[in-house]
Amino acid sequence: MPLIYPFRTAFGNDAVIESVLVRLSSGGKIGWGEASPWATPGYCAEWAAGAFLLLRDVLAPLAVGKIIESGAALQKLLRPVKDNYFAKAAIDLAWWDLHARAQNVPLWQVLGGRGPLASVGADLGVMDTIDQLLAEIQKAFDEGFSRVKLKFRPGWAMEMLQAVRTAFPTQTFHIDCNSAYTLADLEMFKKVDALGLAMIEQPLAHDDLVDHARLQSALTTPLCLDESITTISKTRKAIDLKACRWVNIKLGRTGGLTNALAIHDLCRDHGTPCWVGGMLESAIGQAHSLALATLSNIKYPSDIFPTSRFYSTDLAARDVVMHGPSTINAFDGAGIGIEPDLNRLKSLCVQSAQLR
Ligand code: OSB
Ligand code: MG
Repeated sequence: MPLIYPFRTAFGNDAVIESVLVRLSSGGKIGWGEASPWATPGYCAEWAAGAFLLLRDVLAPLAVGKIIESGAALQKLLRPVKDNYFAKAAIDLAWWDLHARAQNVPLWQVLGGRGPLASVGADLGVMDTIDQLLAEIQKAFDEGFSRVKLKFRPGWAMEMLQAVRTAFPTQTFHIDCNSAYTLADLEMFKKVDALGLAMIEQPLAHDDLVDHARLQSALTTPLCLDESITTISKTRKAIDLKACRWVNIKLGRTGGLTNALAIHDLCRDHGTPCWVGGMLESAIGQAHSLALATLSNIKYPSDIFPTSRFYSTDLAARDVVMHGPSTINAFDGAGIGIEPDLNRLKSLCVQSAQLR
């Protein structure tokens, strides 16, 4: 899916999003899932073309033709494959959509959500100039967004952040470092600490917990883990080590809703609040994220955006739109409530496969 403008982060500058969609059918019903690990392994070790091949040749053959009573039963079928969370998520999410459609109930309700409304924030990538960023932040707050997330990377760091804090002394901000730093940057993080941010997202390596615990103990600003939270067991270890005070849950990164729900509940039981992250999925993937964002331990505005922010045309038949200031409603209707527009999907599709 071509973006309206490139998305610039600590791991790259991307102009298109490569994504894998899974359509699962059973008993006359269908379900859709999406995995968006992007074109190259810059955010994590997975990438879309690899996820596609793994789904086609390994994961889908493990599931096709089986009676699957629960998300846990599906994850058990996929267990012979190590890691590869995004690829597994695409099937898992399709299963949950199908499961909810079979009951004719919206997915957020099947998950036990508070109601259809999700709280969402604004997110701004690296820009050409600080003035341009300040203008975009003003626009986001004028539109009613309750928090702004800023991408933070070497070259777009303290100078940018200090200018933002001077211009907006009291608003809610956090930074997302996408694992660009190490403990050698402790002095810089102490300066960040003085700026009263809501949190610092994934400052250190994507697979680390121990150094995050050290950094957290040296700072008053809460850390939030994104990349590091791939499994239930790693989440338990992060909580044990006090490596973070917030957890960003992404459906792709955790292998789908089955594990995301378990991570949500584990964090809730340990008093660690969560929010929902995203990978610039189409409205299909974002619809699953919206359902997750209605749960009780989601306590910070999520990274779920209206379609028009990044895409001129989504591949889904309906766009994600704002409900009110900083809020988006989960789609009504059974399951995730939307489907791809098959013509648009066909026009964007580079590879497809069918297993029966
Ligand atoms: O680290 O949260 C991230 C997008 C793609 C890959 C990784 C990340 C992101 C975002 C999403 O920050 C921002 C948004 O959805 O508004
Ligand atoms: Mg992040």
